[in-house]
Amino acid sequence: MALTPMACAHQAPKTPAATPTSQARLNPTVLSGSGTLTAPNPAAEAVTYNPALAPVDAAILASLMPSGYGYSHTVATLVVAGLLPNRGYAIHAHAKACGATGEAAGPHYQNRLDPAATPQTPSTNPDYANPRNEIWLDVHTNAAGSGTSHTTVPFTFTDRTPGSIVVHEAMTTATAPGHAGQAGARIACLTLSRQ
Ligand SMILES: [Cu+2]
Repeated sequence: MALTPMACAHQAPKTPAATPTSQARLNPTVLSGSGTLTAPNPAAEAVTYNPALAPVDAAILASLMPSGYGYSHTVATLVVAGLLPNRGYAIHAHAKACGATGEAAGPHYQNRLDPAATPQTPSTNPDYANPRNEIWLDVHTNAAGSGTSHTTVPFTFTDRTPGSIVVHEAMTTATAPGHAGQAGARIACLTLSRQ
């Protein structure tokens, strides 16, 4: 086993340094993704798992940008086209990128992680599974199948970022204790990238 030398011989005396909150402000994280839905494949940025509800060739675009004084907030914007007309779709930012199945995207991205959540039992505690600690972009399409949604959340990304935007089968996201954040099967997914 290799030894890792401790490179601290010349370390300055320990004085409490200022919290480097300014780093996030100087180097804000911007995430975005866009594409038209295709069957899952490793090269696809936008995929459908249920073409009856999220048709092939439907378009989805999302951006998540810091905003507000000192970049204290994040504004997320979603645009969809080519979905079913006059229908609600529950949509959220999830922790991981899209994959071969809807489960690949992992749980909802949370700013403050629910300590009770596990891979088998995702957070359903409204103290954590809510649209201020997560990014909910539920949309309602018009007669042409297009729609937009926006949300502003009181946090930015530092060590972690969302990996995807997931479209669910349910028309709205549940909020009751024990069900908060639930929205049924995952029907489409858009992978997000850092800009
Ligand atoms: Cu979700």
